[in-house]
Amino acid sequence: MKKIAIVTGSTSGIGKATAKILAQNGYNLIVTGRRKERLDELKEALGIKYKCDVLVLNFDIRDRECTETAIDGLPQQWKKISVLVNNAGLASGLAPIHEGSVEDWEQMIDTNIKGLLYITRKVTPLMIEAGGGHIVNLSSIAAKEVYENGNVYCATKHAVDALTKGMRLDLLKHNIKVTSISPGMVDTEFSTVRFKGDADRAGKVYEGLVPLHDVDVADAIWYVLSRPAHVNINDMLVMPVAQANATVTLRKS
Ligand code: 8X3
Repeated sequence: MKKIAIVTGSTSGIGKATAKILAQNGYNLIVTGRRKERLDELKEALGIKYKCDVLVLNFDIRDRECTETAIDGLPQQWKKISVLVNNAGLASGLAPIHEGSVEDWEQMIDTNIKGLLYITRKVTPLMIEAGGGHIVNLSSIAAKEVYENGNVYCATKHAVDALTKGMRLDLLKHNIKVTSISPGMVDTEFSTVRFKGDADRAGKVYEGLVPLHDVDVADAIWYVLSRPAHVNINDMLVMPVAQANATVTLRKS
């Protein structure tokens, strides 16, 4: 029987690429996100290409009740979850603390921290019941360093790192591995979302260098998931070669 993985924020970018690599490697998938059409398309594509079963859960992870209802309502055959990839997250805005939008802050805190907690709280007991599992939290270079104007986004990713460590301690006796993957620049919808659709500004982030692509991060996720049972990768920092740290890059003009 195929193992089951749940990937949050599967509608695009790293989440979608992760769902694909897991399907390719023999998992059945629960894909979650806000854009139902995209999830339905992914379900069809993965089903045809990899002959896997895909369950679509269409909800906004910021909505605690919807998140809880979605997991509570899982059909029995979907409850034995082996892998949870906490991918849903975003950056919204890039502004100094005295000028930042409180709405942006709330959206990041509600998604990156509270949403991650809501779903983890519901899925972890299922893993415990099943005798083990693996949680992969999508963190960031912004969890390791704080950069100018990154304030709240960096704080949410620092929280993800702290939660990863906390989960690892609490779940040790339940045979649940917990890993954080911390990418640097990845060319996904990330910057377009951060700059609210301003494609020019988003494009400049990656100008003159080769950033990571969603598949590079999905590949790293698959690496940690495919280690032997006795091995856990606690934290993996993955950067483009052209990015030395959160702020220093090498760009060709
Ligand atoms: C994404 C990387 O450098 O924009 O988390 O914070 S960065």
